[in-house]
This record gives sequence, structure tokens and C-alpha cells, in this order.
Amino acid sequence: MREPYDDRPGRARTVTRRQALGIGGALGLVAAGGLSASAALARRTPFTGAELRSAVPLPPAFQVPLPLPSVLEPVSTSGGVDRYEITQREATVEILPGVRTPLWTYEGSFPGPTIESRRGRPVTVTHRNDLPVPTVVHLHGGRTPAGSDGYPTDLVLPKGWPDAAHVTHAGPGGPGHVMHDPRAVVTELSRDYTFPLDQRPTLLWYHDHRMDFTAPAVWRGLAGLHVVRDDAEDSLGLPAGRRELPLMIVDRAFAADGGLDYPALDPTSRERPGVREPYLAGVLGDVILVNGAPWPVHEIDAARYRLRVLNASNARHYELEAITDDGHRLDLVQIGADQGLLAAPVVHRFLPIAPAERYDVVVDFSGVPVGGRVRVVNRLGSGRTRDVMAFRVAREATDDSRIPRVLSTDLPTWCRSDAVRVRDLSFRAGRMHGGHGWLIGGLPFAPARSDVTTGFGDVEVWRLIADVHHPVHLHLVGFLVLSRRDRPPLPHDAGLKDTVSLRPGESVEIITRFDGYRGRYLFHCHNAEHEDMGMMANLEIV
Ligand SMILES: [Cu+2]
Repeated sequence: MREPYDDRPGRARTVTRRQALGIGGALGLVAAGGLSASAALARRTPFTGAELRSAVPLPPAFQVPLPLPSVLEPVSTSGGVDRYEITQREATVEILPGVRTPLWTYEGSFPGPTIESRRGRPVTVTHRNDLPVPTVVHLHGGRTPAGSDGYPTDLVLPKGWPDAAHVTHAGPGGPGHVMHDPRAVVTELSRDYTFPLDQRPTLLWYHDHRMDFTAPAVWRGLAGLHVVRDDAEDSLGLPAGRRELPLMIVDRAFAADGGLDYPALDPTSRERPGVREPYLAGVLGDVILVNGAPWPVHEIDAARYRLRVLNASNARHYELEAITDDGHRLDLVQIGADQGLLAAPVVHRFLPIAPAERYDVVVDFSGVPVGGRVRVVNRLGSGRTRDVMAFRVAREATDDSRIPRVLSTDLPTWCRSDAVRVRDLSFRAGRMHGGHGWLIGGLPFAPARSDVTTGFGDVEVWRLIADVHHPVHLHLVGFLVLSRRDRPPLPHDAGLKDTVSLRPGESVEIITRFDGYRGRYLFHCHNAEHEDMGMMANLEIV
């Protein structure tokens, strides 16, 4: 059967059972039979994307210690501003034991170094690009002026890049499709990004956001954490110090030479964007990494821990649960969402997390006997991808941490009657430049086109509707989830978010207020392959 989105005549294609059951079939139905048929099929599959298989032996689970990303030291703290320098460079790292893997990194490591910051204290990061391709940094979840928000065409060119005009000629249509952006601010070799961080404390993350090439750049290692804290949160008595753990979860696959496998049409990421056809819906790996280590294990006290979970995967969704070796499931007490603390804790038995979402969770290990193990598993995975990581309880310990019944009182209280307009936005597969694309409102991304223009301070309701899984992310603002499938939001939709997971066939309403800064921002799907294949739109605040 020829897939409707495959426009190359006579192209032979081997459909594996996995692809036939997965999104290849669902995508065909999007084009041929419309949304409802697609949703009916896709609902049976927990993933959107196709999985690469590693060509090197994989280590057993729960052997490699959990790494904790190093915290970056500022080069200066004078004048009320913390200044940092990060060099983006190639580095070879041992991810799988005994295997050398070349990466693109921030400062030589994956994840990149963590930046620790305080609410309202500005941070300036000078990023130097020593990689072979243009880059641009976005601080995901940051309340950032437009000039430092990492608009995809605001590129930092590496040394020796042919010429600035070259970057405007690599549109998703391949060579010849001109993606010209007259507003782009292109620099050579380096750029200063300024982050005021006048925002609720939370876990942010920085990653590459280059036009057409975000997915391969993040896959190769361009991602790191950025924490914002304040005195109010510090005073709550939550688990802290070494009992607060960032957990950046990604999936990757490894080629026979030890390098990361990725089905890019252009393995150099220089000219032609996009991925090979079976992976148009998203690239999944068969190795789960936490903080850059495969299925790691972490030794802990029998005490409460604060787990700050980020799904930094390109396309993989997880439904996390924590299970002891005797099959007992530990509560996941959610205290925060993408944009900081909830009003009150929410107890989950398992927690779905889409690409780019964060959950701030407290888990109480005090009931686990010393020597006991707690596995974190992904209910949506199978085989090796079902395991994520494990905790091994090493010792008894005192614990004076607490989870207050009131966590915060500063969440916005927007309601429907505050909204000055309602927008409908569809996130669906379609045609783009003569090939497959992922479209918002029927259109692929075009930097120079106006999509959403809103007034500074306006409250709006957006009704988002999806064909397959689309984690939708708004730059600059946090939002509240108002409804899901015309019903009340789910428990994990609580709090202020910046990314909401639309599941196949689902509609979600969100409400937000566009404030902070004026300028040109973005909203987009955070399935990184979808994002590179058109699923972004301009958000202009005037
Ligand atoms: Cu998407």
C-alpha cells in the first residue's frame, strides 16, 4: 500500500509490523479518512513516532550510577547580574559503558551544565558556537525578552559558515525553497542571551531551537537545565540538597560505531532538513537515558525526595510510576508543574509526561526497607523501554522535610469571562512544499507571516485540537488548562503550564494572559520532528 503522504513515485517501502501498527498507518488515515478514523487507530497506540534500534550491545538496567549535571559557575556576579559563558562544542562522551559517543554539547557534557538562579536576578549567558552548524538557544519556560528568546532564525553562525544568506535557503522543501526572514538577527560566533527571570520559581531547560534542525541538534546533545528559586519556595521545607534530584529523561539510539543514530536526510545538518519517511511522526530511541546515563540507579536514604522530572525526548511520551520490587506502587505527590508550584499537592499513582513537560514530584521512600529497590517504569514502553531508572535504598535516615498543604497562593485566577477572544487552532498532518508536513491551522511555519497577534495584557482562550499526539508549547507565557475533551481537566493538568499534551483526537482549552514583554514569539508542537516539519506559528504581542 502506498502511503498517501509519500509523493515519491515508485518508492519501495518495507512496512514493519511496528510501523503498520503505529503511526505510519495512522498518518495514512489522517490524509485519507480524516481525523476521527485517525484518532480511532492512534488511540490504540501509546506513541506517535517510529523507534530506531541500536546496533551496539546495550547494558543491563540499573547498573550505571545516576549522574547529576554539574552546576555552572558564573564568571561574574557584579552589578546584580550573574554572567555565564557556555561554549557549544563537539565532545566524545561515554554514555554506554565502554562505548565512545560523539555529541554536540554545551560545555562538553550531556546534559549541559545546570544554571542555578534566583527569581528576579538577571542572568546573562554568552554562548559561543564552536559547532559546525548555526545554532540558537531557547530557554524553555523562561519569561524572556524577544531578543533573547531564541527565535529560530536568530542564528549564531559558526566560524567559516559560507555566508549569512545561506541559512535562509534551507527550508523544509529542501534546496531551492527559500525561507527568508527579514527580521532575523544573525550573529557570528557568539551571542549574549539575557534572562531577567522575573517569574515563578521552577525548572526550566535550555536547548537548541534552530530553524528546521531543532530535532537533530537536541538529539545530538544540545540540552541543559536551568533552575529558578526564591525565598518563599526555600521556606516551605520541601526535600532539598541531595534529596532534590533533577531527572532529565530522553530516549536515544546508538549506531554500530557508537555514535547516536538519527534518521536525518542530511546527516551533517547543514543543508537539507527532515528525517526519513518512517520517522516523519517522530524519532524514538530504544535506550532510555536519565541525566545522560542508560537506565541508571541512584542510592538513596529511606526518606522523602523531590524529583524534578523533565521529558527532554524528541517524541517519546512516558507514563511514569514508581514500583517496589515486591510490586507495591509508591505515590507520586505532585507539588509543581511546568511553571512552578501548585496551589496544593496532587497525589498520582502514575504520571503522564509529554516532550518538554516538567513535573515536580515528592516520593516518600521511608517505607522501603534498606537494600530494597524502587523502579521507575514507563507504562507506555515495552521491552527495554519500559524501564527508566531505579532507586536503591541504602540507609535509614532522619527526615525533617514536609509537604505543606498550601504550596503557593500566587497562581493566576483567569476565567473565561476575562478572555477578550477565543481562538481555534488545529494541530494536524498535511502537505507542505510538496511533501509531508505538520501544520497549525492548516499552514506550515513561515517566519515572515503573522499568525496570532494579540494585545499586551490581553487574556485569551485557545481551543487546541490534535490528530495524533502533539505537546503544544507557548513561549513567554504560562497558561491554565480549562478543559480536556470538553470535560474538566485531568489531575495532572493542575497548575501553571507552558506545554500541554494533546492526545490523539483530543481537544484542550487553555487560558492565558499575554504579558511580560512585547515582541515576536512562537508557539509550536514540542514533538521536535513535528516542529522541524512546519508545526510552529508566530505569536506577536503588540
Ligand atoms: Cu506535534
